[in-house]
Amino acid sequence: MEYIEQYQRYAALIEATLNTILPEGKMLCPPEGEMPGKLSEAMRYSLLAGGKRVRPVLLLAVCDMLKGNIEEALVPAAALEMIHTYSLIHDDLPGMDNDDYRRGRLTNHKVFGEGFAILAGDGLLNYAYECMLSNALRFKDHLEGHIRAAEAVAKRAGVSGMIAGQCVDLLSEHHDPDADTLFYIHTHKTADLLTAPLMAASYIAGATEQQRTALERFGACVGVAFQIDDDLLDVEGNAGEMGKATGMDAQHGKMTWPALVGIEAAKARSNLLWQQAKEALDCFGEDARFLQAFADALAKRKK
Ligand code: GRG
Repeated sequence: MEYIEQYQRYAALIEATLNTILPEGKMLCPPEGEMPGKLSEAMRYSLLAGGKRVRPVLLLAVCDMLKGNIEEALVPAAALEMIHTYSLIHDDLPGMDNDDYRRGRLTNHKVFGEGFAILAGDGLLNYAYECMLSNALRFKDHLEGHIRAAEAVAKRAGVSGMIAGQCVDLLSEHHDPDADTLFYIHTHKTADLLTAPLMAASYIAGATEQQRTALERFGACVGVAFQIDDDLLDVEGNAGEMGKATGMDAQHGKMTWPALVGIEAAKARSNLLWQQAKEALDCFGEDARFLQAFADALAKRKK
């Protein structure tokens, strides 16, 4: 199957799973075990607003590559997108980046107010783990793999992962950029949540240690390259195409790779990392065709 066709197949599976596990709620005080209508509306507003679905696609693609059962991976993939969306909603809040547009529409707090945007983010984060644990109990034959997958996601999304990266990012605003701090921010703020689906899939599908190490290296390179490109797009990208404002990093005094080394050197660094990401897949041979094409496509992204 062609790369684009395959990507669309994964994205359609993710869209369907998200719609099933997070249905529209209508009631102010719902029956036991359901969520209030307004909360599901705010969660669905950002979750179903498009987005490239990079993280869940990675999870399904690696599960397929390792000949795992994709049925078992659908909910963990959707959970990764919920965690990612929570991080975007909170990142856009006035207390963080204070952005008005995301995924081509007004940010969550602009539509629902700050209180609901915080709750929508909290809701997506908690519901992601609730869904992953229920899924683990559903596929009892692979219970340990599912628990290890949930742990891998929690570690990379949590206080020594994405939140740690965001924390150092905030603390570094208006400071002179330095390479070590930038590497820490990029590795944790961005790369950890791109490595999380790779690790989760490796546990669900039963990868060997050698395969897991290769995937971790792939994720680390993809993640840092992805963030450097994000910083470059903030300088050179088209706001309309990206569905969010550009020039925000300079406005917030953010520490970025272009600010440290300049545009051309940042591009060279990103190209090298994309190359290294692809080399990390050598041990999978032809089976890594989709991941190789995925790296090529992401390296050229305009949004
Ligand atoms: C805990 C209060 C609180 C806030 C958490 C952790 C956090 C805030 C934010 C995460 C930091 C963040 C947004 C990192 C940027 C990563 C990044 C490049 C996101 C954009 O991802 P894409 O391009 O977006 O995949 P789409 O919209 O396509 O899904």
